[in-house]
Formats: sequence, structure tokens, C-alpha cells
Amino acid sequence: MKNETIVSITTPIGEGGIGVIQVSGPDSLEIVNTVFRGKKLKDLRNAESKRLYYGDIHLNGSTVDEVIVNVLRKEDSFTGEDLVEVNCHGGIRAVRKTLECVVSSGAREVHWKELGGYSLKNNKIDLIQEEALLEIPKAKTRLVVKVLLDQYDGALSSFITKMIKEIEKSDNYREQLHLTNDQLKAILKTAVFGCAITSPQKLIITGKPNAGKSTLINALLKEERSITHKEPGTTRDAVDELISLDGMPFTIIDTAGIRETDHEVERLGVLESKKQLRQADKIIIVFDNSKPAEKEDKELIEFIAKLDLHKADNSTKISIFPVLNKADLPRKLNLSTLIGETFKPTCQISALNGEGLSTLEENLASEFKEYTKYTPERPIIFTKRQQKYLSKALHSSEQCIHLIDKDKDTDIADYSDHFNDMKQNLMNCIAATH
Ligand SMILES: Nc1nc2c(ncn2[C@@H]2O[C@H](COP(=O)(O)OP(=O)(O)O)[C@@H](O)[C@H]2O)c(=O)[nH]1
Ligand SMILES: [Mg+2]
Repeated sequence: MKNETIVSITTPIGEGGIGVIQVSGPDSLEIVNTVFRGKKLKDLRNAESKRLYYGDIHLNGSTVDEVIVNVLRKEDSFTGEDLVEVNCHGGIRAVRKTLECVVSSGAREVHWKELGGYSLKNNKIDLIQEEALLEIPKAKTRLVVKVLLDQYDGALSSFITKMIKEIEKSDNYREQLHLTNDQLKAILKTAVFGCAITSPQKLIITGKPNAGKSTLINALLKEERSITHKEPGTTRDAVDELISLDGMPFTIIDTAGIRETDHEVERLGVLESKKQLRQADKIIIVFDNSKPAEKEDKELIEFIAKLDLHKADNSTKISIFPVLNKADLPRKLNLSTLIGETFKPTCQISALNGEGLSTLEENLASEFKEYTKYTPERPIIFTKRQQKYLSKALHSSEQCIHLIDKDKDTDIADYSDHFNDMKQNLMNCIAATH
């Protein structure tokens, strides 16, 4: 439906200082005006854009909540339509009640994601910006918010727009195509980081029972959550938790080990562990320094060594981090002999007293080091969709270059199909209609 006015709660439901609802559409001022009584401003329809107004939301003569209303006329709002933002008291009741008042006055309640859809429809933002807008509420760390806000402000979009403009206006296609090709290669490198901030990498902790997996997870979480126990095999179910290392979010998963067993429940646990290991991005194998090597340690190494070669989508390999835990106890295990050349390097820690943990944390996040010292406004690819279109653009640009370099008399007509494909994929990535 066109020209309707919509409303949505845009802050998380639950405890909080304030709750915000946004009303967007041609009648938003009119609708909120019927339930808002300003302390100074008598008629909200006369409100100035980008100003805050204090007052009450009322229904049938009684006050529902005390609020601050922010009015954004369509030229100033991110939806491209008149927008009224009502800042209520936090907690579910006040926000929900205010929303109901607005709905009873004629707005349609929508999921907050639809507000972004309106921005897109009204050409206020392009597809990349909309993707950023939808990811921001799910952001797990401050670094993630920073990166996404920059992409919402247009860092990646303007990078791509600039590439398109440069190839359009260039009178030296040879030189320009080489430049574009380099730019595409460079921007595509950011996808590993960008995709890892929107879909946190899976960090699996494995090792034989009692090696100290749960203790290590607790240490990484910096609080007690996983159950630890002196009896081997305490951890039956895989437990997922989110940790942040150098601002990078990781989903950390405790597994039940992979030993051969006749016990049905345990056998299922082992199957589950093996499944999870295959889907991992990073695996920490915990070895127990206080016990000599056992069959199970070897089995685990062999199993994981095979995995490394068999990652499902062939894109990135699983990184393996062998860790010698309980380094505070007398040495009974020679880890270098045990793992040989299979994995390297190893790290010595004590999950119990924290020794060596910071080195382990650094190693885990080292792949993203270049990005975690984040430079503001840096363009970053943060969805698989963007990565797909830009990879296609790179592929086409390489075909152009291949033809150009093969024969110095190559004319634009000889590679115009690839050239147009490249441009089209760049445009599809932004999906801007203007
Ligand atoms: N001395 C010492 N004990 C540890 C260390 N890490 C774990 N433990 C102990 O080893 C036992 C088993 O630990 P847990 O984390 O439950 O092992 P899991 O079965 O691999 O999850 C517990 O009693 C822990 O307190 C360590 O670094 N040093
Ligand atoms: Mg455990």
C-alpha cells in the first residue's frame, strides 16, 4: 500500500532507560498529534523539523507516558517520509502502550525492518546502506557498530560509485581497467573481516574429557558460565557463547570430544561434535600437560588434520590452534612430539590461572589485526551478497585485462561484453536506482 503511515518499536524490548517508537508516513504528524499533548507546542502539525518536543501521550483523558518527541520532516528523515520519533520510558509497558495509542489513531504496526525498506524505496539509501541499517541492531561489539555505521553513511557505496564513475569517464581504458582491477582485489580482501563481524566465526573448543575445555571457555568469557567438573565427560551438550577478542565477535562452542564409545548417548554426542568440527572456522584443541598422551589425543589430531583439507565450501580453511593447558602442573606431555608437523605453532596456557591466555587471544584474532585497528570511513564488504557481486565484477575485469594484455591493439569493442558485465555487477552491488 502506498502513502500509508507505519509505526514500529525500534529499541530492544525489555529493561532499558528509554524505548523508542518511530512513526513514518504522510500522516505521521497528524496521527501522533491526536495522542500527544505538548507542554509548549499545542499542535504537533506545526512542529519544526529536527527539533525535540516534550509532552505527554494520553488516551481517553488519562496519561500513558511522559515523552520526548523528535520531528523529522521528510527531507531530513532516513525513511524519506515525515517521521516522528517518540522517546518513551524504557520497559515494555510504556512503549507498547504508546504504540497502541498511535495504532488506534491510524498507523499500521510493522516490523522495524520495514522502516529501512521505505528508505530504500524512497531512494534515501541504497541497498548496501539498507543492509548496514539492518545489521546495526544485531551488532555484537562496538567495533562492529563503528564499521557498520560507516557503511550506513556510505563508505562502501561511495567507493563503488567512484569506481563506476572512473571507468565511465576514463579516456584511457587500458590504464583504468588495471586500476579498477586492483581496487576490486583490494576491496574483496575486506570481506573476510566484514563477514566475520556480521556472522561471527565459529570457534570450537575440543579435546579429551577433563583437558580443561570448560575452564578455558570460562576464562575467555571472563566469567563462570560453562560447567566444569573433576569427572571426565561432564560436558554433554555443546554450549554456544559469544566472546569478543580485540573487538571481533566469535561464537565459542564447547564440544563433548570424539572418542570411540559404545554408550548410545555419548555416541550421539561424538557425532554432534564431529559435525560441529566440520563447520568450524577456528578450532582450539586442548591438551592436558599433566597427563601422558593417550589414544584419544592422537585420534583427535588425525580427525582434525583430515578436516583441514575438507572444508565444505572450499573458501577458507579452518585454522587450528593446539593449546597445551595446565602448564602450571608438572609436564607429562610432550606436545611437539605428539602433533609433530601436523599443526603449528602451539601455545602454552593455564586456563586456571590465566597464564598464556593473552597470547592465545592475540593469535585467535591475528587474522583481523589490520582491521581491528579500524580506520574510520574505511569501505568494508560485510555481506555475502556484496562479496558475490564484487567477485563477479572482478572476474569480468580480469577477462578484459586478459584480452588487453594479450594484444596491444585490442579495442574496447573486443571486450565490451566483459566490460559491461563488470559495470553491471558494480551497479547491482549498490542496487541504487538513481
Ligand atoms: N591445574 C590446572 N587445572 C586445570 C586447568 N584447567 C582446568 N583444570 C582443571 O581440570 C579439571 C577439568 O576441567 P574442565 O574444564 O571441566 O575440563 P573439560 O572436561 O575439558 O571441560 C577441573 O578440575 C579444572 O579445574 C589448568 O590450567 N591448570
Ligand atoms: Mg567441559
